[in-house]
Parts: sequence; structure tokens; C-alpha cells
Amino acid sequence: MSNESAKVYQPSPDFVKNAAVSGMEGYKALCAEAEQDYEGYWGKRAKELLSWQTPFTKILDESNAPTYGWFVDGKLNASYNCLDRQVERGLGDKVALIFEADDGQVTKVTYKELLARVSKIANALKELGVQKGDRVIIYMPMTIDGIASMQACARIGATHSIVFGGFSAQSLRDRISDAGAKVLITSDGQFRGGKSLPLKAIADEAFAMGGCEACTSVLVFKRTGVDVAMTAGRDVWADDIVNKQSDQCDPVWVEAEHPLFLLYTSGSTGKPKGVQHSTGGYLLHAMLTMLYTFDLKKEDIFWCTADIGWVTGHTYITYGPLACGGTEVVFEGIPTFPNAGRFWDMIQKHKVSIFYTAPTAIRSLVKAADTDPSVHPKKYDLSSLRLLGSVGEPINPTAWEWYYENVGGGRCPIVDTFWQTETGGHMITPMPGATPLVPGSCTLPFPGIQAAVVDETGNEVPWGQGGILVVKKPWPSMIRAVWGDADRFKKSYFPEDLGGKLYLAGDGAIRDANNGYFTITGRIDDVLNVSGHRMGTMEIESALVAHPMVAEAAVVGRPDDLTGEAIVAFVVLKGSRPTGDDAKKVIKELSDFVGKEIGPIAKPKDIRFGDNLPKTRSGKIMRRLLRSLAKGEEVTQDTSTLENPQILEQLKG
Ligand code: 6R9
Repeated sequence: MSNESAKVYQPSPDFVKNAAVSGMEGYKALCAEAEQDYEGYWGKRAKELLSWQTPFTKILDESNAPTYGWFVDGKLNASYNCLDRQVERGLGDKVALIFEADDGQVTKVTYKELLARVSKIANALKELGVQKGDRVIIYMPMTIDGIASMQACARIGATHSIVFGGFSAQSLRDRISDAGAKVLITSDGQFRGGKSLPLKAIADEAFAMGGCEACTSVLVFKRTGVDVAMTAGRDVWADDIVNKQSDQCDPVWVEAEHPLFLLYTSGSTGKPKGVQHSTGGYLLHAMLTMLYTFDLKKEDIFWCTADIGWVTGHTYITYGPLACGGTEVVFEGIPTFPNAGRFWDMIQKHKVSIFYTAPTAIRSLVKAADTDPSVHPKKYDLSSLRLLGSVGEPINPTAWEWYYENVGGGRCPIVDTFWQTETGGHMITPMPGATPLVPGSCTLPFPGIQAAVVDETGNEVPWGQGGILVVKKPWPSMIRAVWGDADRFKKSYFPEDLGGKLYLAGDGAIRDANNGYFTITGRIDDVLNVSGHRMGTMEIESALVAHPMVAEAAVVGRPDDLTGEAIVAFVVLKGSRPTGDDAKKVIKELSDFVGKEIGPIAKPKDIRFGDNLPKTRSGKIMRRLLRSLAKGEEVTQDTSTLENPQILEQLKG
């Protein structure tokens, strides 16, 4: 495969001139620097960009590979690096956050104010007994206090773990329990798209399920004003305990390897895994990618539309922009409320210069603009924009071009950033003032990152040939552990089949035959990507079989124009196969059940019933057949090993 015929978009001379990574010569020089002295490359930047309380003397520690350590003997604090030092540098009155609420109300928070708020929350956490190394679960909406709570944990060396506000009581319970969290931070409710939705009530349900006994306090912020039940001795209002605290709180200096956060994400098997990140290496890459990929300058207004519940919200809302002393927009709501022009209206209003969003949002806004010209981006003044970004899933060339022309006015480079929860920050991405862009390709590795495409035995395949995406060398912001499961860490990310030394991303990729550009071809494991959200097929299957009516279930993905992939579930009930209205009733029941077990994002788009699932004679479910059926394709694959070929007819849908 080659992109030879594809249109190439060159960065403008102006952009190149002022960019941190200027021209392909600039990019190549950085790559060469890393090539010649890999540790030196990262060490130099860690010294320059981070403020260390105790400087490190050792850069990379491989003694416990594949658990790598970076800057191991250095000490620092992430919150100090994001807040105090900006104030010390004279940026105290600079706006850190431009918060726009769901209802459009805007609140600006300076670095000085944010530091004071974070310190108060940190002091409150201390009063609740939180100490260095304790885990704190945060189940909060996209608010100033959501971000401040993360920073407050970092300030006192507590390890935070955010649970996305759209997750269910069951998911929340599992994470509180797995992390052994001491405190839960939540709010009474959240606003989304003009609706007031509960959070605290869901947290109460999670506690009622049992297994959260180690969690002795619940700190509750007020957001929607909805009535909530408060359990005496456990629950405490932030208004009571936070506001009275001192706005001074000394940062707790931690080792560079100290776990800054855990973030649960879906894998191909079993329950979600707690991806553990470090403090020093993680923060370094958060900053370096802000500077290189986003070319952040002091006058930029940066806006990443992600939620703090996902890794993108960690690196490119809570940590990266603040550690660089930037000004960022934080948005509580959704792109389609009060109408599908919300993003464009906000870019215009806040004069956003760097805008980072997901392909799924772009696709839905393309559709909206097509049907309602009044919400077309061309109707807004988007001239403040100078750079666009994309993350979460492959961006199809049509959406890329629409984004480029209509949002970027044909003048803004698009950085299609490939990375993962486990990688902490960008791995393969254009440098906006250097890399010629090809829609649909995330182009070339971030300077210093050693990405490659290999076969099943770990040998590199020639350009033009598809294979498995790996990273050949450890990098500072890589995953350090799967919380509480060392075995799973090794098996998932450094499998023996590939020699035990290559980091396995879980995605397929192909490099262009001519220029070596990477194109991600999608997950190679049983992980689906629905609207940029990772969902394990096994997780959804487990949820389905937990329903008393279900005997067996298999879940696969099917391509979807809007959400990238859609979830299709094939279900065998314990009773007879329902049809007509009966089937509709059961579908609703099962779909709601999955929503309750995991969260609404996990609800299947399509549920089909069979008397059985297509299986081999040895009893293995033949998923490739299910994938064809889900797509509505004729099954052309070899079905000779199939025990029960007649079942295919029933499952056609
Ligand atoms: C940051 C984030 C990771 C998975 C990843 C891949 C997909 C992310 C992409 C992309 C193609 C891009 N992915 N960015 N695929 N092009 N620019 O999304 O983390 O939620 O862990 O998802 O998302 O499949 O493996 P996470």
C-alpha cells in the first residue's frame, strides 16, 4: 500500500518558521539526537522542562524490565509543576482555566486561584486521613473542582483514579474495590445537555453492593443542587470541609516513579485493568507533547474537548496544559447542546487557537451541519484557530478534509495523534510545523519514540505490508503496571510470542511503501472502539450473561458511519428464541441491563437471538462468522468446521 496518489498537505511557511519543531530537518534532527543517545535525549528534556526537588542522576532503570523506571532517584511533585511554579514565574494572574458550564456560564480561574482551590481540597483530603500512596477515586463531572480534585491528590502524593461520570454503579464499585480506595470524591449530580443527572445516588448504589469497605469517606461537591442522601460518618459536603481549609498546602515530594494515577481501561479479557502511571516520566511526556505536537505558545488558547474520565482528559486537560503554563478551555457539556454549533460558538467566543477533539464528534457535527446550515462552522468566526488535532480512533479522510476545510479554513494543520491510555501521551503523530500531512495517516513517530510494525514472531515487516504495531524501546510515560496484576501486565504488553521485549499496543498498522507513514488499521484484539471509547467484548458478554434470562452471548463490532464501530450482540436465551414484539421487549430489557452493569456507552446497537451460537466442533464460538453476520455480509468463509451451520440463518438479523 502506498499513499502516493493521496493528496499531501504541506505546513505553511509561516507555521514552519515559528514552530517548536521546525521543518522536516528539525524533526529529523530530534530523531537523530534520540538515536545517538536515547537516555540523554529524554534526560536533557526532563531536566529542562520539569522542576525537581531532588534532581535525578539516573535516567533509565532497566533492572526490573519490562517494568522500566525513569529518573528513579529524582523527586518532584506534579501539582507543584503545574501550579506553584507558574505563580513563582509571575503567571499567577494568568488565566489557567476558562470554564464553560453546560448552560453557557463562563468562569475564569487564574493560576493563583487554582492553586488556592487545589490546596484547600488537598487539606480537606488530609483531614479525611488521606496520605501519600493512598488511592482516591474521583467520580466527578467536567468541572473546575473535578480538575482541582485530581491536582489535590497529586499535591499530597495520593494516587487518583477517575471513573467516568457515565459509568454505572457496578463499574464504580468494581473500581473502588480493585483500587482499594480510601476516599471517593463525587458530586451531587452533573449537567449534560440541559439535563441534570445523578452521581451521588449512583455512588450510594455502588456502596450498597458491598466490597467498598476500605473506602471510609465520601467527599461530595455541590453541582446540581439535587437532594442527596448523606450517610453519617462517611459522607461529607465539600462546602463544609473544603471551604474552611487554609489555601496553603505544602506539596509532598514524591519519587519520580510514584504512581500519579490509575486509570481503568478495557482489555481483551476479563475485567478492566488499572493502568498505573508514574509522576516524572508521565509529566515529562505530557509537557513535551504539548510543546512539540501542539506547538503550545504562551498566548495560545488551548481546548481539548475530552472528559477527565478518559486518558486524553488527564494528559491534555489536567496535566499537560497546566504544566506548560497555558490557558485552556474546559467544557462541561456536550457538542450538540443547545445546538450542534456549540463547539464553533465556543471557539469563536473564547478565541481558541488550538482545538483537539475526536473523529466521532466531527462526524456527528458534519451530519448536523448538512441538515441545519445554521450550525455549519462556516457561519462562525473561527479565525483564531491555528492548529487542529484528532484523537481516539482513526479519522477517515472525508472527515479529515471536512475538518481541515470547514473548521481550519484550509490553513490549520491537523495533528492526528495516535496513542493509548497505556502510553500516557502521543506516540505517532505529525509535527504541525514539519510533517507533510496525508489524511487518514497518523504519519510518523513522536521524536524519540521507536515504533515499528512486526509479524507474529516480532520480526519487522517491510513497508507496505500490514502487521502488528509495537514500540521497541521503553519511553518515559509508558504504563508501569496493571494495578494488582503483574502477570497480566507482562502478558498483555510484553508477550513472549514477540520475544518479551516489544511493547504490544494491541493495534494493527501498515507503513506506507514510499514514505514509511503509519496508518492504524484498528485493534487486533477483542477490544472495540465505539465513539473513541474502548470497550472489551468480553466485558459486555459478561454483563449479558449476568442477566437471568441469558444462557450465552457473543459480542462483536461492526463498522458504523457515526460511532466508528457499533456493538452487536448475539444472544442465546435460557428459554425459547423470542420473535416479534417479544423480541423487542427482551432487547430493551437486555440493553438496559448492560447499561446498568457497565454504563450507557456499552449498550449494544443491535441484539439478535439464536437457539445457539455458531461453534466449531470443539465448542469455540466462530467470531469471524459473527462479524460477517453483524455487517450483513453473506457468509463466504469456510464453514466446514461449523457444528451447526443452520444457526447462521437465524442470526442474520
Ligand atoms: C488516547 C486514547 C486507545 C485506542 C488505540 C487505538 C485507538 C487512538 C487513534 C487511534 C487511530 C488515532 N486510537 N487514537 N486509532 N488513530 N489517532 O484514545 O486512548 O482510550 O486507551 O484508546 O484508540 O485503537 O489502541 P484509549
